[in-house]
Amino acid sequence: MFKKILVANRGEIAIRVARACQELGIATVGVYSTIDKTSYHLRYMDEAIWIGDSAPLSSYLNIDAIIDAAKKTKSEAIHPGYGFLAENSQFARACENAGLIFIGPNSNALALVGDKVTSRKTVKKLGVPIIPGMEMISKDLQEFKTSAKKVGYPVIIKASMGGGGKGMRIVRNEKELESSIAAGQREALSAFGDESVYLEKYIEQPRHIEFQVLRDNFGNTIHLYERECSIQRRHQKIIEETPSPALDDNLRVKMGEAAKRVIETADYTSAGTVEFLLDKDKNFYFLEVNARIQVEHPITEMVTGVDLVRQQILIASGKSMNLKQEQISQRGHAIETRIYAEDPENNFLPYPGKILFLSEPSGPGIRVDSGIYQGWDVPPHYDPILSKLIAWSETRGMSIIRVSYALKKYVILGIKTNIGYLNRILNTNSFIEGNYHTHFIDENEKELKSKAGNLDIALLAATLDKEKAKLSLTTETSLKSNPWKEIGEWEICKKKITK
Ligand code: MV4
Repeated sequence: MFKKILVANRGEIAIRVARACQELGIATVGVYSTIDKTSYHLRYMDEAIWIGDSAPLSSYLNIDAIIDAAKKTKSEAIHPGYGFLAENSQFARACENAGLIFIGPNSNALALVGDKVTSRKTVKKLGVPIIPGMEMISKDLQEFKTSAKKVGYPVIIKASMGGGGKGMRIVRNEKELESSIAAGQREALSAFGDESVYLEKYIEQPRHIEFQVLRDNFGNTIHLYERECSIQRRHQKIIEETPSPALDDNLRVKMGEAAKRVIETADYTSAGTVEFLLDKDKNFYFLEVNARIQVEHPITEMVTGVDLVRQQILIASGKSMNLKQEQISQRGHAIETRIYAEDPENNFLPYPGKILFLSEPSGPGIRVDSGIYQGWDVPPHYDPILSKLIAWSETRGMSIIRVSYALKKYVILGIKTNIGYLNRILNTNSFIEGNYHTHFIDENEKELKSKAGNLDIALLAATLDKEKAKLSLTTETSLKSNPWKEIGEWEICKKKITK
């Protein structure tokens, strides 16, 4: 087993990885940018090393600085978390060349799954359904026209090297085709440095369902069932749950087997996610492979009891997987809500700033993967995710109630967050009935808009904190960040906020 691992990330996922290392008796090296010198993840690490200025390109995306930090600290392996360099095949190769173990798939497998047109071709050969469309990139308008006629409008233009919806264009008729291809190419070039686009049949109102898989270096593959990730806004997932309300056991088995078949190609190892779209008639289609531990991995851990990050580390260290498919089952139901520093009333603009008061929920079946603390200044340089609240219960209904009560107990003052917005999603009829798809947020925009007249305690706390500075109060209690003292009794505030 490794003696020391460098965690090339920040925030809640860096802490999640550090915990897994600690439990395996592995020392950890944390990394930080200039602004992150006081960030929470460093408190969970045995050592911390500065890797560059605050801008992501100078630090968490800086391959040379991270490899240097690993060498300097005599780390044997690097865990990339999610985002940043997690799926960067150049980074994986740089690790391989430096004699460091990249905790993830090897660089060849990474390069393959990053290319959508190639992976579509590969997957189709395995007999796994792909969305009808082109199996080559093309620059020839005539080829696009022919393909669109064949699959029927509407169609969608996609970037081959892309992800996250960038470079995508929905095309409803042949007249729009040429300009949509050009727009897709421009966007793909600026986002991914590669203008290759192709065309697929557009699936209306699909669900996004993904399967978690693990594969070791000895060819042992298991899947750990699905995650329903259809609650998204601008291609950012907000709430995920498992099991999916849309699958029955028969379909679940079929999709799980398909996911394993996908991951068994291209000598893929480590944890991976196979994404599918599910159409209204419950046909499923392969979408892409995510070659990383995902933000939403905890819901799988809650229902299967498998520690996915520990498995990643064991697999990377060359151990044979001790889990068999027959041992894996789904028990109960889990829901994750992502807590962001953003303003739902101002187009979800990031809302960095100082956390003046923090009280996080706990209790049976509650898990909080958090990267924040009271008094910390949320920096503006990175993704505004603060933490994840995950709830497990025996049934779907009880886990909705559990996560909803826990959200009401989640108090973050000084900055704006999406906590109230998350509870409004959970309280819609569509969500409660489990009857939703990827356009849920757009279609329910009105109902989800904040009700007017809510007392904004977070902002009030921030204002009072500034006032206090102006008055330069100097008593011991006033120096501590405690907005409740200024606002009044907790009970009075609580009634005003929640009712
Ligand atoms: C699609 C699709 C419908 N038909 N592909 C979005 C992210 C990327 N990984 C794949 N995505 C989609 N691919 C076909 N053939 C619908 C989505 C999709 C989506 C598309 C437009 C606007 C919002 C969307 C939200 C979720 C999924």
